[in-house]
Amino acid sequence: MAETSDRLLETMMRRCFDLARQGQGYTSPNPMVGSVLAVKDQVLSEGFHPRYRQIHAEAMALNNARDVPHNILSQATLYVSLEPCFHYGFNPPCVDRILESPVQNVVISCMDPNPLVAGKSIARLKASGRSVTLGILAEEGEQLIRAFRTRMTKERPYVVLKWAESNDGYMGKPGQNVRISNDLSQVLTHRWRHELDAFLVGGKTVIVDNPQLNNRLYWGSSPHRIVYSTHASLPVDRAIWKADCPTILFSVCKLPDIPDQVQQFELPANRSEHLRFMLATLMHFPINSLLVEGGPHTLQSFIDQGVWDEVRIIRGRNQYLGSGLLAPTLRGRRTKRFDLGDDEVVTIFQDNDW
Ligand code: AOF
Ligand code: ZN
Repeated sequence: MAETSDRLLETMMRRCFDLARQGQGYTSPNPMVGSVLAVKDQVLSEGFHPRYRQIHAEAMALNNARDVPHNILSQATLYVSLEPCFHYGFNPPCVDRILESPVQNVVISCMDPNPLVAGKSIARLKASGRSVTLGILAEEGEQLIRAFRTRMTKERPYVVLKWAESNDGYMGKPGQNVRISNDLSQVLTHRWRHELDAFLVGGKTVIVDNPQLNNRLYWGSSPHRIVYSTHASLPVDRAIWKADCPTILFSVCKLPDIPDQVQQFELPANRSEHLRFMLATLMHFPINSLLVEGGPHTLQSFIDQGVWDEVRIIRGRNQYLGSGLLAPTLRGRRTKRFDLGDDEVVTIFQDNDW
C-alpha cells in the first residue's frame, strides 16, 4: 500500500463516516458503521449498517461489488469505519466475508470495543496475509461510536443533560411553561431527538409542561421516552402516554391507570440508587444514548451524582426572566459553542470517568 497516500486514506474514511451516519437513529444497540471499496481513488461500491438486525456495512459494500471482476477486486482496498465483526450475531462474521473475497487491503478507523471482537478480526486478517491499516481518523471514528463504546465498556448509556436558560441564568418560572429558546433551537432539539436513542423527563415536567417528546420538526426517528417520577400518581391524560413512541416509566410504585403500552419499572426504595438503576435497566432496550431534558430537579440530581457525559445548554441571549428557577451551574470543563440566531448553544464535556 506504499503508493496510497494518507490523504486518500482520510478522504475514503471520511466518506465511510458520512455513509455510517445514514444509519443514525436506527442502528442502536449497534454502532453506526460505513464502508467503501475502492481501487486507488476509484470507488467500486459503498455500504453502511442501515438498521439494527440488518446487514453490516462492509457486507453491503461487498454485495454491491458482486459484478466487479475478480482481478479488479484483488487490487481493491476495503475501507471500514469500525473493525469488522468476528462473531455470529444477527449477521455472520464480516471477517469471514472479507477472507472469502479477493480483497487484500483493509483500512480501519478504530477497533470494535465489543469484547466478542476487540482486535480479533484485525489479528485474523493479518494472519491470513492481508494488509491491515488501523487508526485512520481515529478520533472521529471514536466519536461516531462513543455511545456504543459507552454501552460496551460501561454497561450504561452515554448521558447528555440539556436545558435552555435565559441570559440571566433562569430555566423558567415555577409551575409555568416558559419558552426560552428560539425556533431554530427548537429544530435542533428535534434533530437531537432523531440522533439520540432516548429522552428523559421528570414527573413534574409531565404534569406541568405536558411534553410530547417526539420528533416533529426534523426528519428521521423519534426517541424512546423515559419518565422518572417520584410522585405517587401522574395524570393519565398526558401526551407522553400516547402510543406514537415507546415509553418507559420509572416510578416509586406501579401506577395502575397508565396505559398498557407504557412499560413500568419500580424504583429501588433508596433514592440514591435511582439513577444507576434506571441506566442499568435501559441496557435491556436498544438505547445507547440518553438525553435528560429536565426539569431542574431531575437535572440537578444527575449533576449532583456526576451521572453525565455531556451537557448542552441553549442560552437565549435576549431573554431575561429576572427571577424564577435558577439553571444549574457547571464550571471548569472542556467546552465548545456556536450561535443559532440569537441563541447560543454551549456543550460541556465531562472530565471524570464514571
Ligand atoms: C461490522 N460491521 O456494520 C457493524 C458491526 O447482531 P449483529 O450481527 O448485527 O452484530 C452486532 C455487533 O457487530 C455489534 O455489537 C458490533 O460489535 C458489530 N457491529 N460490525 O463488522 C457493521 N454494525
Ligand atoms: Zn459485521
